[in-house]
Amino acid sequence: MSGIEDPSDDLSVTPPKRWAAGVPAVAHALEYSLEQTSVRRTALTLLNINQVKGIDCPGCAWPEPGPGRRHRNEYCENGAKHINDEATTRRVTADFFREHPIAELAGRSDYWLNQQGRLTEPMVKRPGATHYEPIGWDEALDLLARELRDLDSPDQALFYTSGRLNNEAAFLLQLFARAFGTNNLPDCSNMCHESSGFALQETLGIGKGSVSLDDIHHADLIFVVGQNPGTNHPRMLSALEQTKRNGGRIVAVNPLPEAGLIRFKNPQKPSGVIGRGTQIADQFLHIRPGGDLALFQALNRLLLEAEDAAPGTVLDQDFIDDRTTGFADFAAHARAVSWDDVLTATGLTREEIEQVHQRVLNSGKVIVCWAMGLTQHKHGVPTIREVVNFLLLRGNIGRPGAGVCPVRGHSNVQGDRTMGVWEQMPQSFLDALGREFAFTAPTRHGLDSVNAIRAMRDGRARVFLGVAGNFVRATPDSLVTEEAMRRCRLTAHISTKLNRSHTVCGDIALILPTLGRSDRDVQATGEQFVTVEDSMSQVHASRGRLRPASPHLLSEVAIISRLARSTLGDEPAIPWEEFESDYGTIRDRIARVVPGFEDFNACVAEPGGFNLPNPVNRGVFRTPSGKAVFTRNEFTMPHVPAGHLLLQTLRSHDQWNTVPYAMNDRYRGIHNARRVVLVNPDDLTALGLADRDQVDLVSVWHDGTERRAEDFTAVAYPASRGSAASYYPETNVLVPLDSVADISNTPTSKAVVVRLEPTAARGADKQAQPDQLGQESVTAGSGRGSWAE
Ligand SMILES: Nc1nc2c(c(=O)[nH]1)N[C@H]1C(S)=C(S)[C@@H](COP(=O)(O)OP(=O)(O)OC[C@H]3O[C@@H](n4cnc5c(=O)[nH]c(N)nc54)[C@H](O)[C@@H]3O)O[C@H]1N2
Ligand SMILES: Nc1nc2c(c(=O)[nH]1)N[C@H]1C(S)=C(S)[C@@H](COP(=O)(O)OP(=O)(O)OC[C@H]3O[C@@H](n4cnc5c(=O)[nH]c(N)nc54)[C@H](O)[C@@H]3O)O[C@H]1N2
Ligand code: SF4
Ligand SMILES: [Mo]
Repeated sequence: MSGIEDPSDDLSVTPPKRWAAGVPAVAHALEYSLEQTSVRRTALTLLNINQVKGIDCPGCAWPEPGPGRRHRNEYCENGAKHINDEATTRRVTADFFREHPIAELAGRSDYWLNQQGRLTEPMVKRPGATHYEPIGWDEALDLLARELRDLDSPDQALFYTSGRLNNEAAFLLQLFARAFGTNNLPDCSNMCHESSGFALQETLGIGKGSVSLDDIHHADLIFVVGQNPGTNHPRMLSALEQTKRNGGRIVAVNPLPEAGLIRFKNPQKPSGVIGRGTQIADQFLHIRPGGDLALFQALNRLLLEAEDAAPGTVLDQDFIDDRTTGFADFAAHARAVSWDDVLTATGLTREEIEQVHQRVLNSGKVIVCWAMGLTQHKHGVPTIREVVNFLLLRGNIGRPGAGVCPVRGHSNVQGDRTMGVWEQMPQSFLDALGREFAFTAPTRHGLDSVNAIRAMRDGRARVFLGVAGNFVRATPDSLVTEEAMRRCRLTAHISTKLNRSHTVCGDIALILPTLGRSDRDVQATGEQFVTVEDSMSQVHASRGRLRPASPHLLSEVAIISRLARSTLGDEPAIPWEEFESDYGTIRDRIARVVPGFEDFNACVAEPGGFNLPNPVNRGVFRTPSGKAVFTRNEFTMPHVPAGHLLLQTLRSHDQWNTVPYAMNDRYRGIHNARRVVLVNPDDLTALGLADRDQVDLVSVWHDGTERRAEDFTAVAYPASRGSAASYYPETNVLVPLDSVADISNTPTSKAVVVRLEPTAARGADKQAQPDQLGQESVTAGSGRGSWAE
């Protein structure tokens, strides 16, 4: 039995921090690392993380500087925590599963499950069984293969993956799914940057960011919108510090005054250790959630008016004329945006917005960075399209120091998409894949994450294979999703660590344990490396250095190759055995299928790897017109009835997505508890509540259904008026499955209409009024936008 206990809430609150990183960050990283593993393994991981011949940090997708410009410690507190969480010396063995029935594991916290350590051997739960039991690799993969072959249609299978997977395994996973006959490749991107992908593809012709680290360093003005870099992309603060040193300015837009946006103490520099640190944001816009589309539309209106006042001085007319389409329609619409609506939607003052406008006028090179604060809203796609409009107006696309910067989450989430992990890959990719491997890839679009849940719920999907993620915790509507998973014939997970998805089982369930990024990977032809692509399209190698957590582990490449052989039989055109024994042969095939990867093996052998150039930076827009596209976007606000708040579900400082590493959120001053809801003190008063009241969060949806998360502590916090914030995944139970972003189908994790019900009053009759509730959209100009105040 382990000595780890399920954590109990023992909340203490201190004032939110005004600065991020510094010495405490180093201390916290080491403390967690040494709790998990030995001094030797900690040293080995930290010496190798993000170094040229080392291990790519399994944390976020923020890029490293070029080979000669890296710091000896090119990692942050959270990177150190992630890698040592993987390098832990704790182990989950067959004995563990004998001792703990699955029903008991299902009642454990996400924290407790992760703290048990690395998975060590394949396990199976057979139909009707109460426990997992050991199973050999061959038997496990044969069992999975048999269930796949027995399906009535390949479309009854789902192959989920997170962006933790490396390129080689990702390429094989999608090849296997398509050779098997389905495009059902839901992934974490569906819940993450999907809105960015759709908006950028439509407007610029490629769904990726256009800037490099150098651009960040040399921009005149950077917007950091809907993002908490101090916690989620900590090394981004070093880059922004450099921007500041070069004279650039930063505007942060957020409903929460996040510590990292205010001041940064660089732990890698003496000045960061003893000094006051660098002020990051020159201006902070305390926006209401969902107000960003209105903000950018107002900025666009101001630019158009400034050009009217001084023709030829504000807009980049040559760029607009030569390189774009749709300007006239966009401009007519933007000129008509009403200030009343903008101020209601944003909660900002006109003076604040005009001050930002002045900064824009004074800046030749502008970059907009964003993350989940924009993508996980009903109007995430139009918001990002409006950001593109804003940049196009002054030609801030495709030249140095300017451009779009969607900051990606998982370390290889961008690479997985490049490798074809997407349920809607374009026909050109499917054709190239089919040509290379002599089969016809299915053309019908597959299921994304939300549609995969619907398919399991309705009995249309029967076998679920999850790779490198935690599907039931990452997805919305937890109770619905868990019920859907339990309806499956078979659920299987290729994982490094125990998580809740392993405890929510189909008739049959498999745990297939695998090597982590930090583990040494030796195959028949010798030691292997894998590759990843960061948020700025740099592709490079990653080599594990540690002795694997158990002798029974297989690499992801090996598991997928063996499963494919077992399912499809030996096929001369797809040499699975060769792929498993020499990953270089996978890269040779990627080189022939994926544009930009010609000479892959040679290019990736270069120190630091190679960059996939974004065509936008050569003035090439792969849109149907061959030009960048101005769009016309209606701005809509979620309708929040009186007495309700708009809840965003976000990350604490001490978690990696669905996995809490500790119960603290240091920068926000929250200690020893996660079931808290942060609310503006004036909103608390208006709702008749007081700081530290115990409340249930009740989400209301326009079909009248209610969802409840119980026993939260309300904490008075400088959140913007009408909003609330609480941690994911505890609050995923509140996000209705049908509450999704237009076009991208991304769950609206940052916009859940809730009321706070005193826990003591639970059960009292508080029926929702169906006609008042939910996310019906309110169009600008209609004057119907109402906020809970
Ligand atoms: N330590 C750590 N690092 C991580 C992760 C992790 O879990 N832990 N996860 C990784 C992954 S997969 C991802 S996708 C990224 C996520 O990185 P972030 O997007 O930074 O993550 P969130 O915690 O979801 O924070 C969203 C931010 O947007 C703000 N926000 C919410 N709604 C709005 C809005 O309407 N407008 C504006 N302007 N702001 C808004 C919130 O206040 C918050 O600051 O981080 C990656 N890095
Ligand atoms: N309410 C709400 N929901 C959200 C979000 C939100 O902001 N709010 N954010 C969404 C976003 S942005 C994302 S990206 C998703 C994240 O969703 P996922 O990516 O599915 O979740 P993770 O928590 O990253 O997955 C953790 C598990 O991955 C496995 N793992 C870790 N490393 C490896 C490895 O190297 N190989 C293998 N095979 N397995 C490994 C471990 O077993 C671990 O338990 O959640 C989404 N869900
Ligand atoms: S910023 Fe991201 S990639 Fe860099 S060390 Fe931190 S977690 Fe890892
Ligand atoms: Mo993400």
